[in-house]
Amino acid sequence: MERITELNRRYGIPHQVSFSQEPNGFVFVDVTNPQATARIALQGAQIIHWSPKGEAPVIWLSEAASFLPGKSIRGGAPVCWPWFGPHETQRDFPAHGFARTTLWEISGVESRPDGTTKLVFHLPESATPKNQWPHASTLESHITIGAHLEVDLVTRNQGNHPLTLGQALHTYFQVGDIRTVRLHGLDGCSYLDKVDGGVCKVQQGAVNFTQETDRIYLGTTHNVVIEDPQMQRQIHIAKRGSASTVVWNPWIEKAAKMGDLGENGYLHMVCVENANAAEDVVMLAPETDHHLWVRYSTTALTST
Ligand code: TA6
Repeated sequence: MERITELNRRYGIPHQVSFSQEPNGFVFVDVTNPQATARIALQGAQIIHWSPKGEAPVIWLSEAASFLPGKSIRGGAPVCWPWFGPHETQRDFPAHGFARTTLWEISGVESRPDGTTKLVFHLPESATPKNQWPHASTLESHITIGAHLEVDLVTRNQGNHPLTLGQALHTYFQVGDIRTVRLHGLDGCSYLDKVDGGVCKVQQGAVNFTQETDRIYLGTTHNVVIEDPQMQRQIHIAKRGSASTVVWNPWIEKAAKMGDLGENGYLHMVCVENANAAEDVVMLAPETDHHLWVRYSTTALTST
């Protein structure tokens, strides 16, 4: 318990930022400010809740999510790094990399003049499995909590050779009913359809959801918008430093097999992930940084 006392002493801000620990050791940081509330797990620096003031949660968390050290959490905004999906050659390496199941450390907290709260987390070098990632690099996540949610994932190549970097902010967004949701901004874009053997197709119009959907839209550096008529809102997803947009809903059968999406959980979530995956992976030169930056915001959907 002294760890939590020390974290609150060093980084806590009364009535704004506080740390807590579950009996199994899981550490959370809770943020409350005039614009929003949020909760972040220290494991993976994973945002698991964000609600702008007076709004329903924007980030979805499974009611059946388990918080077990070293196990991925179902929901929130998992950090997939330093690869996306299965490892290219080592099938026994964890899917989506090791960052999301590793215990990060907090290195800064700031109550900002504009009313937002900024937290900086880093992946400890000592926690990086050298057999999986034998490279000199650092990873930080700069999270700004307010009416908008901003995440800046910063990778630094400290070595003397280029790094191939796959990554994603694998964010689960809360929606009223996936069957009525439409995702705008990908019309005409090419995508790999992982539900159809990975064949390359071209998106026609808005993305809607009538079955398991698992797509990597390539060469998509632009913003997209989730239209949710049931919750009467739009979720705006702005990004920089990401060339792939991954769209995923497991639908009925896959959700049942996965077992941790909760009763009909698939109906209330959609993953829209800002990524660098497949042929969009980043070649990071020595002594350079890469920023994967996103900003989530919401607007009311006026019923037309
Ligand atoms: O981003 C979509 C995806 O790659 C799907 O193929 C599915 O595996 C999903 O991620 C969840 O992966 P996880 O390892 O968190 O169960």
